[in-house]
Formats: sequence, C-alpha cells, structure tokens
Amino acid sequence: SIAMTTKRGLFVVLEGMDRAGKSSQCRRLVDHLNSIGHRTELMRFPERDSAIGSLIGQYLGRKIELDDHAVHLLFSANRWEFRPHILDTLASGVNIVCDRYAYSGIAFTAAKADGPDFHWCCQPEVGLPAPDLKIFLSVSPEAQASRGGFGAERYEVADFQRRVGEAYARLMRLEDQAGGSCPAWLTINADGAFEEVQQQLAKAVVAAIDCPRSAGPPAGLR
Ligand code: NYM
Ligand code: MG
Repeated sequence: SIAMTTKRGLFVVLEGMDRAGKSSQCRRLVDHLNSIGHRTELMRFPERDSAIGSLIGQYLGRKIELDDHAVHLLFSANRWEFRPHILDTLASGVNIVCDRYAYSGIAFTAAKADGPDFHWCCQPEVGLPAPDLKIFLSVSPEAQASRGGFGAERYEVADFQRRVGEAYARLMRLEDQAGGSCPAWLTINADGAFEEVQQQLAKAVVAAIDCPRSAGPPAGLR
C-alpha cells in the first residue's frame, strides 16, 4: 500500500498599515480558498477573544493604560497562547491565513516615540511558528485617507501610521538582507480596486499552497 501522509497546511501572514484592507481581503481569500477545495482557517492578531486579548482590546479602546513594554508583551503572549492551535491546524493539513502577526507587534511598538528599542521588540517573538509566506499590503496615505480616514482606536492617527510604515520597512529590509535567493516578503499594492488586489493575493497564495513543503512543523521565528 502507499503510505499516505498529509501535507501540512500553508501558514500565510498578511501585514500592513491600518486601512490597507487586510481584514476584508483575508476573509474573502479564506472563502475563496475553501471554495476551490483548499481547507483554510482564518486567524487574526490581536485575537481579542481570550483573557489576554480582552486586556489588549481595553488598551486599544483607551479603557486602560499600560506601560509600552507590558502591552508589547501582552500582544506577544496573545500569539504564544495560540501557538498550539496554529501547529495543530497546520499539522492537520489545514492552511492558515492570518490577519497580522509578529511583524505588527514589532512595527507598532517600535513606532512609539521614546518607546522600547527595536531589537528589544523582536525578542518575545523569537520561536513563534514562522510563516511560509509573508505578504505586505501597502497603502498610500492618500488611499488611507480616501477610505474614510482612521477609526477611534489608539494608533489610528496619520503621524503614528507614518512611523509604523517606517518600522515595517526597517524589518522587511532586515529580513531581505538575512539571506535566501528570493525576497522574504511579497508586497502587493492595495491602493487599487478590491477585486484586483484579491486576484493578486489569491494567485500568490494558491501558488504557495501548491509548492512542496517540509512535512514537519514550521521553523521558529529567529
Ligand atoms: N497591533 C497589532 C499591535 O500594536 N501589536 C500587535 O502585535 C498586533 C497584532 O493593534 N492598530 C495593533 C495594530 C492595530 C491594532 O489591530 C488592532 P486590528 O487588526 O485593527 O484589529
Ligand atoms: Mg484596526
């Protein structure tokens, strides 16, 4: 008989600034993948539906104040608490499309004026499951503004978003310099029509699903 092994699921992370359309694109992408027979689960960070996530939600909604380091560690702990779920899901052959991950954690804290140092920000993420594919949805300040401006949560102000963009650029540069023959990040410009962006996304993700993958769990972030 032929030994059957389940190919593990693909772990895709979407990153980008607020108003890039990540959440809508992720939802649509997951529906599309399932409809063409690729079992896929949607995840998001922060995942507010946990004890840690509820504290994060209160912080973002300005109900509570927290030291910048403390809230950074909460965002990271929120990922760590879902690590077993991520690994089990991938091992069962189900793909994960994740709306934000460790890179949001680093970029948003590192963007704080007089906040924690960039390298300190990276440390709590070391060892989390590394994504197989990282996609950055880029959005111009003009498109951000044309989408009804920002919401009322902490961080949703233009000047801070500019600093977040710089922090993302710094970490993508670092990762692209770290080696490997192809870029660590795929950037998709999300200024255009929703459907066009969705098509580019779906094409990249389906191609990655079809690529060979090691059978074991993903490596840890370094
Ligand atoms: N955010 C998100 C962080 O500051 N650190 C993190 O680790 C993550 C995952 O939370 N402005 C910020 C980015 C967003 C805010 O996210 C809420 P969303 O995707 O709008 O729910
Ligand atoms: Mg938001």
